[in-house]
Amino acid sequence: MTIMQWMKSPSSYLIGLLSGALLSTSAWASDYTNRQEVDLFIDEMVNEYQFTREELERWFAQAKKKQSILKAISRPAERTHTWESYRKIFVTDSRIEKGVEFWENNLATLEKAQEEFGVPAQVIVAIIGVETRYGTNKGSFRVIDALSTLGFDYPPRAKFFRKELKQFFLLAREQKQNPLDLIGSYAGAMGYGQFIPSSYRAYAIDYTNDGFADIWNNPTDAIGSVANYFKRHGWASGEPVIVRTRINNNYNKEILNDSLKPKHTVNSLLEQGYTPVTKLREQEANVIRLQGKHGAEFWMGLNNYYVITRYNHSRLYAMAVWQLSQQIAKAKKAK
Ligand SMILES: [Ca+2]
Repeated sequence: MTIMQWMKSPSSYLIGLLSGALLSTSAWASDYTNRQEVDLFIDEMVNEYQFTREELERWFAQAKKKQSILKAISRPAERTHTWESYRKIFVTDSRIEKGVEFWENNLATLEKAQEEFGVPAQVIVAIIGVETRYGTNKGSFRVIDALSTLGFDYPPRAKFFRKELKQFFLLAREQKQNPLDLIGSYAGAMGYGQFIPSSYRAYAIDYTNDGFADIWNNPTDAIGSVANYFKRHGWASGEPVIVRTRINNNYNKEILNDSLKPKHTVNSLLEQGYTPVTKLREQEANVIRLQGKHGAEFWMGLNNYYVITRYNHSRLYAMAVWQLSQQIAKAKKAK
């Protein structure tokens, strides 16, 4: 209904007044006031980190429980897709093309980060591409709503998200931001590289040297921060990531997808029927089976593959980042 129609209709005017009254009542008694677990959380923030009760009560009075967040967390893409359908979302012509564009727009920063942290520019670009389409889709939820909803109304992960909510208030205080203003994903991940608050505090760096690690809005800070995250999680410069592998007739199926962290070695996998298509030196490795477009695919994942899963604990995610990075590098070279 437009404003004009609304003004012409006395009955809807009355309804408008009534619902306005209801709205203001519900804003006063918000989703996160007068709740015992929120009160306990506030006590902890006051005692552990010297926040004031008043400021926390003021923020929680504005926090909202969002059904859309509860819906999104219960069916993440990583759990509902095969490799074939997941790949179609993330390794696309448009994401490759925009990746080359992002690379060219941030050429000097990416070169510097590659040099300093040993992480290939295309991997940094691909992470930002998969996470936020190069910063064009950084999320549309207020972080306080996301983390309050998941911390207080989603029991399976409540402990994790309450911890992140604590980290979030600390982060906002350190970065002199209003916690009510910050926007992110349904899970409270923020900025170009979608760092959750604890990651932001631990790994975000100020790569522009202006004294502020701004991965919300600054691509230079975001690039440095993603590279730093990878380095700190053990990225080995110049080492392979994942290699296609052949299987022999009696390969050991039991060890497929048995862990994200490599818990076997290349030589022991050879003995169990897996032969990588590229020769690999002896190192820790695991075997991965993905359901691709042309059926089952077998891969040998190495340390750097595991490092990508530290960003998002999913085989599909790490594979998408890796393949997107390869395609972007190829497209850039061909230009
Ligand atoms: Ca900065």
